[in-house]
Amino acid sequence: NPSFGTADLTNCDREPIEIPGSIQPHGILVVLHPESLVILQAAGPTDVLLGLTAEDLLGVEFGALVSADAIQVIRDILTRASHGPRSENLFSFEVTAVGQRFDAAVHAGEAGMIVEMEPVKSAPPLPGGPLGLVQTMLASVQDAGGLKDFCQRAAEEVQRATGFARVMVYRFNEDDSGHVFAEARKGEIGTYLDLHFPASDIPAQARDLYSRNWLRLIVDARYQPAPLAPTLSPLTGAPVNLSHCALRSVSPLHLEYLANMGVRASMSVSIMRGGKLWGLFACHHDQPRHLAPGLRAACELFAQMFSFQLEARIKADTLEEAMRMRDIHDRLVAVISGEPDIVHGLVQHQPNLQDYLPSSGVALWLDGRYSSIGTTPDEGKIKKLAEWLTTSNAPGVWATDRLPLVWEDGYDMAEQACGVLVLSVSRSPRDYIFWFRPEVLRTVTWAGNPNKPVETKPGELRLSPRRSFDAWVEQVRFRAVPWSEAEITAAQTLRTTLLEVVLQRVDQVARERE
Ligand code: BLA
Repeated sequence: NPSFGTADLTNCDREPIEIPGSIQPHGILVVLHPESLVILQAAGPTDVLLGLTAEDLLGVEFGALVSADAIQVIRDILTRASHGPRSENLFSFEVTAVGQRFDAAVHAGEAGMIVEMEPVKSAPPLPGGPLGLVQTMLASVQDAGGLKDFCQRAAEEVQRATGFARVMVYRFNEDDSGHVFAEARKGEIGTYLDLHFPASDIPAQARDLYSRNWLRLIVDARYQPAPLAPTLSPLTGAPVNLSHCALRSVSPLHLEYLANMGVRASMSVSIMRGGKLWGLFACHHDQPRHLAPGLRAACELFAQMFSFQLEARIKADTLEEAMRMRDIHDRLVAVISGEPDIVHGLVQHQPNLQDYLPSSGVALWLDGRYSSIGTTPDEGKIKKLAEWLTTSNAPGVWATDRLPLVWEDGYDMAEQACGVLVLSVSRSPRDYIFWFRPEVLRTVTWAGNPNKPVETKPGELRLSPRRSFDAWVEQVRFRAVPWSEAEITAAQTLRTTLLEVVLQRVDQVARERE
């Protein structure tokens, strides 16, 4: 694996981002011996903030710098940490030697007790404190209409609370790519709403870390990393794991990405669903931006409460969608029951088959008659597809989101039909209804594809949404937006209904002949 900071575009998913060996310089970090609380390692602008270089600090007992109360808190955390793998805590204390107040976070790890310290700035106090803020934020998302509105309001609340210029709800897709699902902005900054981003923009090890650690803040993407001295832990001989540290230095590749996006400060807060990373509140600013630990804790708590409510919101949305399809189903049945010509009933009336399942076009073959609505491949091509399905004994309902990749002749119709959902209506060959979806590249807007040129000279921008786009195009060629479980179930329901109607008609015709 590449060591931290040496990864390139080919192996950045293996960059060990938990052990960067350095921190962001808006605070200082010391690693203490778990018993003596002697400083074993230090990083950050200690000279500015404590009047001592990192080297001066090594070997000093932490108790000599801070009050007895602060030491007691650290000892308490240490005791609790012995019951579990880690513990962290946020508290404010004064370094008596310099008369400066710090917000501190403490983590127990193999390398010792990690203490992160950020100087307390005279920021306007939060009215009602962090908890009051979270309550206000929650109250505003509480009565949201649906999932989208829920996320939109949350983005607005996070924007208001943090002052970031652009706050997005970035939502992961099934394949780990993602899109901006909701967005709140302030000022001139441009929009990313609805843009899609490839999975590689947030590599696997980063997604994994973000599912364990709720929040990260990059105060200034142009910072100079402050190295830990010494680099390796005197206790373990290994690099110190900084996964839970707020000051953890960030992958240089990601910093390059931010710079190329014109983003100076970035914060992201995880959104979890059932133990899995569902999305992120992704926040951007075009100037450096620091948030006090108390405000960050409030954002973290808000994201946690938001995550708890997410499942119910998604369920409600799914239910609503199922009810919508049920309703169209019932109306379709009503139409075709009263209409002697089933084909006409399915296609000409409102709602029709295309309203039933989101698609760019529908084609059907019933009783040897062909009909279509929307954009579909031409009749001859569909005939070939039907023949292939018949000879390959496709089940009653069959779906693919990548037709050309499963059927060679599909390349001929890739423009209209990379996604196909088909149901057979009878045993007789070629009685089929097809729904089509085009190639995904034609339906969604990939970030980096916006028409303005970002790259001034070829090769100048190595890492940017635009470059990711080029790589991504290769991966999503000939793929359509996948058919959801609910859509496939809906097709099955319709098939059962149609079979009944068709059989009834056959009986009726038979009776009329008698
Ligand atoms: C991390 N990439 C991230 C993070 C985000 C994104 C949100 C988390 C860190 C943060 O909060 O800034 C991506 N940010 C986005 C996206 C949007 C956004 C998609 O606002 C959309 C609106 N990134 C690449 C490529 C590589 C890469 C090609 O594009 C590797 C070759 C790496 N991204 C990368 C790495 C991290 C990262 C390594 C982890 C950074 C860290 O936590 O150390």
